[in-house]
Amino acid sequence: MDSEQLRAFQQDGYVIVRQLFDPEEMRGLLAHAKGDRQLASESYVRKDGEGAETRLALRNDLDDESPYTAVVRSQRVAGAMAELLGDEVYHYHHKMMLKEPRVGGAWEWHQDYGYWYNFGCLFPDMASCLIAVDRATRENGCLQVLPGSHRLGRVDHGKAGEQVGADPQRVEAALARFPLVYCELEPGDAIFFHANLLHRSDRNLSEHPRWSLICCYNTKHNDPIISGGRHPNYSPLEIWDDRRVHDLLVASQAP
Ligand SMILES: O=C(O)CCC(=O)C(=O)O
Repeated sequence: MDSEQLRAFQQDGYVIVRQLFDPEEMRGLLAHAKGDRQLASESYVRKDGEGAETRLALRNDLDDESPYTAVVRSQRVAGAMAELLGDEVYHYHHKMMLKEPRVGGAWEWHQDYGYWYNFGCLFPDMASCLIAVDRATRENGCLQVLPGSHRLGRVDHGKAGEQVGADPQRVEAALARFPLVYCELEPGDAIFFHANLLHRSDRNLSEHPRWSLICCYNTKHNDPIISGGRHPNYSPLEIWDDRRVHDLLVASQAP
């Protein structure tokens, strides 16, 4: 991360890095993910506030060789995350969001720390990196963010359909104070975002899928105060250099 990117992350709570993964690498990840029956069978549905279904597959563990593991362990993502958060980071979990054409439901306004606080994380020193697997546009329900909203601190969260959303009164006040940005991404583009950034996404009403891989990290100094929680406690993350990650992604195929 250069100083401008670090400044953007601190000021806005997010930074977009174009072509963090090149087209050849993304083709490998895409071919693997779309043919991954295990991923499809592990995936589950979360209804949004209006009952539309959005599907995701979440994993707390890393396997040996999958392209998902390569992305999570990559210097490009995990190394950048450590720079943004100012400490060693470890893998908290990762998830594939499967927003299918015409059915992919919305995500309500929320902060990830609105959830993670309840899993014993004392500090909001956590962040995620969303990598666009498919193209993400306004039409297929790309991520929306309120730049600067991470400075609100943690907002209370409550039930919104089967999801958990931020306090609507606070969200309304935030909407009046911060600009709303639609994060349109090409495959391989990535957005790093702070755990307190307010974000949401619309339903996918288009003909195009919108899959994305979201890798979530916690910092070493923020090891959850409870163990056996929803996501893992600290353990060192082995980081892979770009060449190794590149070779593995490019060689990936449908499993
Ligand atoms: O990718 C999306 O549509 C939203 C995902 C999201 O809000 C999250 O995983 O916290």
